[in-house]
Parts: sequence; structure tokens; C-alpha cells
Amino acid sequence: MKSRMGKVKLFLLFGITSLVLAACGKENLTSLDPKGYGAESSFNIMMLSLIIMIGVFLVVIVIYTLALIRFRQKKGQENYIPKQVEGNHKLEVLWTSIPILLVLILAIPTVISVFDLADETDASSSINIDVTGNQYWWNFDYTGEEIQTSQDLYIPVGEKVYLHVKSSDVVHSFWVPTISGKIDANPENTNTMYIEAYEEGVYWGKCAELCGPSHSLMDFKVIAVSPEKYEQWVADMQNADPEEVPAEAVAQEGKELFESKSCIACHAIGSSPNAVGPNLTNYANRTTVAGIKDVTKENLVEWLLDPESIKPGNLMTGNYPELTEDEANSIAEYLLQLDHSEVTPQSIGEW
Ligand code: HEC
Ligand SMILES: [Cu+2]
Repeated sequence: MKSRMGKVKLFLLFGITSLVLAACGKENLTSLDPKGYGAESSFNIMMLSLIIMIGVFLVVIVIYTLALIRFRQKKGQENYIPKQVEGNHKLEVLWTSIPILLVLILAIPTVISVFDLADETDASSSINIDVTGNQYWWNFDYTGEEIQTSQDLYIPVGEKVYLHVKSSDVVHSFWVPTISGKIDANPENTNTMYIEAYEEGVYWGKCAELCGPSHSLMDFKVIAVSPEKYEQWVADMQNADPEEVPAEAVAQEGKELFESKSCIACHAIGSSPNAVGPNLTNYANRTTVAGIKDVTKENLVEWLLDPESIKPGNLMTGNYPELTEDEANSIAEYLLQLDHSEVTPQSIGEW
């Protein structure tokens, strides 16, 4: 009896925690409030399967309840044996064909949607971006535009943007629940998918494939802006001069350290397709450090002094000369003045 109470308590605790935790999470990191084409088609199929499931559940419960009531053993009939039935042709046909029908109702829109989302016929006249998953960050290379970014993917609202997704190391999976479906980033081949956002916003993305100790920290963002702002952003990024000397002395020192401390071997500032570490061209326009911490000088210095404490297993740790706090501070000053565009996540009022 005691152990049963224990189980009941455990069950209650589990139920309550699930309910409470279900309310956690970020805005624009949900597939239940779709704001883009891929997410909307997934949502519709999800709803269809839910409706079918509820229907089946109700029918089963009704039949079960009827059978319970109708075929109860009645008083005075304890020895009564009901008529023995062996097989019923009509019933068997019925309960074979109904599930087949339900599976078909689910399969047809699913298959149509899968082919629709993989359709590449408009790709040549649209924006194309090469997406590379790396342990534990994402690189975005705007084909033909000479723009490289990392962590933040800028796209125009209302347009199909074709993503050609691959990986530089292990299998990752690109997923922006609020606007897109999910697609694998494989080392050996490129998968293509398009995304389209209906409204301006900052949409959180996640790596959806267990890829190492910091897999759950491999966050990124899709920043959907109006087509005019997008044009502006592209021009700003193309005009960014990586050689520009910062105004303040501390930041100038930071720039020199960035070159002398071998940061530049892994990180590009400007459009160079260097893929060892994230591109840092517009670092001051970012909202997160390493995809997860708010952009503040303290967090940036913390990252530079000890990246391991923020993202275990990352590929920067131990691969650069040790920095003093002053040096980290100067580098942070330098990175935080790399402000090239007015089109930022903050500027669309979502931050
Ligand atoms: C061996 C290559 C390598 C070297 C050298 C290196 N880094 Fe990194 N760095 C990385 C990688 C890889 C990441 C991505 C870590 C992650 O998110 O998993 C990173 C991340 C960062 C980030 C966070 C980027 C973001 O998206 O927010 C900053 C800032 C940074 N590095 C600055 C520096 C500075 C400054 C130096 C020089 C002192 C340096 N790095 C040296 C590889 C390197
Ligand atoms: Cu990953």
C-alpha cells in the first residue's frame, strides 16, 4: 500500500513538473505558433494527426464502455455462457479497412508536403545560402554576395530563401521551429530546404541532432526583416571594411591583439570564407556571445578567458595563447565596436 502511494506521488510530481516546465522556453521557439511556410505545413499535419487520434480514441472508449455495460454478468445468470462467436467477416473487413483509410488520409498530405518543401525549381531566381553546421556553431555563406555570417541568419520576409545545408564535422540538424521544418546537416552531402518567414521577427534555431557535449548550446537565430531592410543589410555588410582602425585606443590595441594572438587564424572579419571559427564581421550587431549568452562586455571577456566554462568541448579552448584580463578586455572593446549596420535584431523591436 505504501509503495503504491509512493508511485502515485511520483506520478503526480511528474505530471506537475511536466506542466510547469511546458511553460518554460523562449518566445519564437515553438512549432505550435507557426510564422513561416515550413512550420505551418508541419503544424497542419500535426493537427490532422491529432484530430484523427482523438477520433479513434473516442470511438474506442465508446465501444469499450458500451461493451462493459451491455455484457456485464447479470444477477442469477452466473452460469450462463453467451453465444460463442468465431470470426465475423463484416467486422474484420471493417477494422482492417478503417485504419488503412486513416493512414492514407495522413500519408497523402505528408508526402505532398515533403515534396513541396524539397522543391528547388525557384532556387536559381531566389536567395541562396550555404549553411554549415560546426561543433557548436553555424556558418552562413550568402552565395555570390561575398557575405559570411555566423549564428545570425538574416533573411527578407515573404521570400523563399534556399538553404544548402551541410556539416564540417559530425551530423547536425538545422531547425527553426517557428518558421521552418528540420533538415539534417551531413558531412558527406548537401541537403536543400527553403524557408519563408511571414512576419518580421527574431526566430530561435536549434541543432536537433545530438552532436557532442555542447549540442544543446548550439543555438542560432533567424532574423527576418522587410525586403528593404534586407537590401540595406546586404549593402552594409558588403561595405564593411575589415581593415578599419577603431577610434578608441583600447580598441586599437584589441585589433592588434586580435592579429597577434592568432585569433585571425580561425576567425575572419570581412567576407573571407574562413570556416574554422565563427565570422565576427558585425560582432557588435549580435545579441549573443557564442550563440547563448547576452552580448555584454563581461560575458565576452568571460568567453575569451575561459570558453570551456561556457561551452564544454568547443574547438577554441586551448587553441590560442592565454590572455590576460586586460588583453581580453581590449579585444572585447574591439569586437564590440564592429557595428556595420542599423539593421539588427534590436532594430526590429524584438529584443
Ligand atoms: C583554433 C581556432 C580558434 C582560435 C585560434 C580562436 N578561436 Fe575563437 N572560436 C573558435 C571556435 C571554433 C568558436 C566557436 C565556439 C562555439 O560556439 O562552439 C569560437 C568562438 C569565438 C567567439 C564567439 C563567437 C560568437 O559567435 O559569438 C569569439 C568572440 C571568439 N571566438 C574570439 C576569439 C578571439 C578574440 C581569439 C584570439 C584570442 C580567438 N577567438 C581564437 C575558434 C578559434
Ligand atoms: Cu549540432
